[in-house]
Amino acid sequence: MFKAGKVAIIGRPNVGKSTLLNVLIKEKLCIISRKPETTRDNIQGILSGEGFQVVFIDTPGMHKPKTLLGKLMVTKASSAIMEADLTLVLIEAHDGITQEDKRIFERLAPEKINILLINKMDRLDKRMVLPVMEEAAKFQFKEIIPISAIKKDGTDIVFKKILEYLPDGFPFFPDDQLSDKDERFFIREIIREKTLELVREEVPHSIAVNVEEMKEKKDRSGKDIYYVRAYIYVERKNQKGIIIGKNGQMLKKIGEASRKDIETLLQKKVFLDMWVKIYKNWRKDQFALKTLGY
Ligand SMILES: Nc1nc2c(ncn2[C@@H]2O[C@H](COP(=O)(O)OP(=O)(O)OP(=O)(O)O)[C@@H](O)[C@H]2O)c(=O)[nH]1
Ligand SMILES: [Mg+2]
Repeated sequence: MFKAGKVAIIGRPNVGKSTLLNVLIKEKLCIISRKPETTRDNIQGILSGEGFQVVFIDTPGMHKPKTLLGKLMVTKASSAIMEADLTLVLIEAHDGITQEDKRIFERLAPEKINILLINKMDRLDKRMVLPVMEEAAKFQFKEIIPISAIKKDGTDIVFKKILEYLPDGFPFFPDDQLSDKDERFFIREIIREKTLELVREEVPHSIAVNVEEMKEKKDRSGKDIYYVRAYIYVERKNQKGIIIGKNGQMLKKIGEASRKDIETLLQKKVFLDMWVKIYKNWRKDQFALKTLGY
């Protein structure tokens, strides 16, 4: 008998959803950052094994949206709950169960399998989790498991439980496929991740990345190289200045870090040609969102 199912990973922004997905599929697929609202799309990470296929769905953090982009993000996360057979809900151990967490619990489908994961246990004295678990028991979770995604503590137990609850079924994807998203998507995400990492200001929330062109090329010495032209869009002129930096130093840093990861992704030498452009209020503009892939 083959087992196959979809597992949504949901929770507030920054609780460690993308970190957990990467740990569970043992690949650095989704981008991670210290800043909330990093993930903007539902991203499927596929884990195929002997007799099973689990399709994990990383989702944007559920929050009170202030822009159209934010609204779209929350809608996507909700749709993942509908689509999934099983939902992993993450909370942060040191915060306990917050009001925002409770609002997310209300969105769960009670007839489905919902598992609560108390993440970031490495930041909390182990004994302090007991009251959190007690309170969690009042909600309808099939399992409540304290974990540390970053230290991979408890994640094996999570995986075991998922396999137990996974329904019988047929695989959704070929067994060598890792995601539903393509290379172009992950190039955009890598550049966004490096910008989030390197730019200290709040600017990264206002950026979007678009890959304008990708093609095989010869470099000056005739060697094969993969040419990628990408635009970083910002909302305002001063943000453009911040991304470019003094004498272009910041853009150079973002470019170098991005290129390395893109080379790992594509397994090719890459020439990354990156430009910064202004797209006023794109996060509030339906057409802009569509153009930028959201
Ligand atoms: N201490 C600690 N930090 C963690 C753990 N898991 C994730 N983090 C950190 O928490 C931050 C957010 O992690 P993400 O995986 O990007 O969180 P997310 O829930 O996907 O965030 P959004 O995409 O913004 O909703 C990063 O700095 C991670 O390194 C953990 O188990 N322990
Ligand atoms: Mg994320």
